[in-house]
Amino acid sequence: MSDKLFKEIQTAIEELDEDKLDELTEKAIKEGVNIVDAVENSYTPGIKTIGKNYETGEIFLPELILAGDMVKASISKLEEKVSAEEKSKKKGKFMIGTVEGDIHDIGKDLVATMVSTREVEVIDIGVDCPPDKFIDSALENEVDIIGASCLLTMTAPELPKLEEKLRERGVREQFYFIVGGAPIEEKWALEIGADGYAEDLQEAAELVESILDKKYGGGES
Ligand code: B1M
Repeated sequence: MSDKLFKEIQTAIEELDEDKLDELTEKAIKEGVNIVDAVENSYTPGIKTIGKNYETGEIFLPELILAGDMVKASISKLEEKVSAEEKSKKKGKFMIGTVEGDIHDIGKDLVATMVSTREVEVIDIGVDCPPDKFIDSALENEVDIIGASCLLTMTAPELPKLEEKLRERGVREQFYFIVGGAPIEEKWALEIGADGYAEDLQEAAELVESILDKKYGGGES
């Protein structure tokens, strides 16, 4: 049953049909669809088509913005359900933000939600975050892991900048530092000194969980 619904959600995104997407989101909540399946099978292919259509000049920036807002609104409705069910237990703290100069947050928000389903406390510091914001928030919240999301080639240099800033402030060893985002490759991520890289939300959740299990021996923090 979900396959048809996933396809319909994808089409509503591709056709920028807000009303239809609202209606389908309600249906998805009622059916109790799995958020990971929904992201993989409808939101991701839908937004990828939008990205292609933008690249080829079939749609323009206002449509790109509309698609982003539509997807965010729809996913956050699905997420509310997940968050309410999974917020209680904690085995460590993960902080995530999007790097300075970059305002893309759909992927970041999804990673945050997915990690929060793994008994991990998640602190989301938002978008356009300078290195000092990452570090100040990490120290203030005593997190175990700093996660940085980056969607633009232009802002990729912010990742090594953050790693260097962690060293400069003498706190590099206090935190695991992991990165992700469409233009980032694992080899490069490790070359710039990150402790880990994840390609998608599923991998990100597994990486965070394995780091915390390693740090706390799989027990409570
Ligand atoms: Co932007 N944008 N955008 N955009 N946008 C891209 C990224 C782009 C590829 C589109 C294109 O040209 N084909 C292109 C970047 C090219 C590049 O540099 N390589 C681009 C551009 C150029 C721009 C602007 C410069 C456009 C302009 O103004 N002329 C501008 C930049 C603004 C800025 O940031 N300063 C801009 C603006 C926007 C909108 C605001 C309109 C909107 C964002 C809305 C929002 O986020 N609230 C937007 C959108 C929607 C896109 C596309 C279409 C979709 C991005 C998205 O949400 N994907 C995108 C094209 C595309 O991706 N095909 C595009 C879905 C999401 C689930 O995937 O974010 O990749 P993603 O996250 C994945 C993984 O990457 C990974 O897990 C997630 C889930 O699987 N992941 C992590 C992400 N973070 C992680 C962190 C981790 C681990 C994994 O650990 C810490």
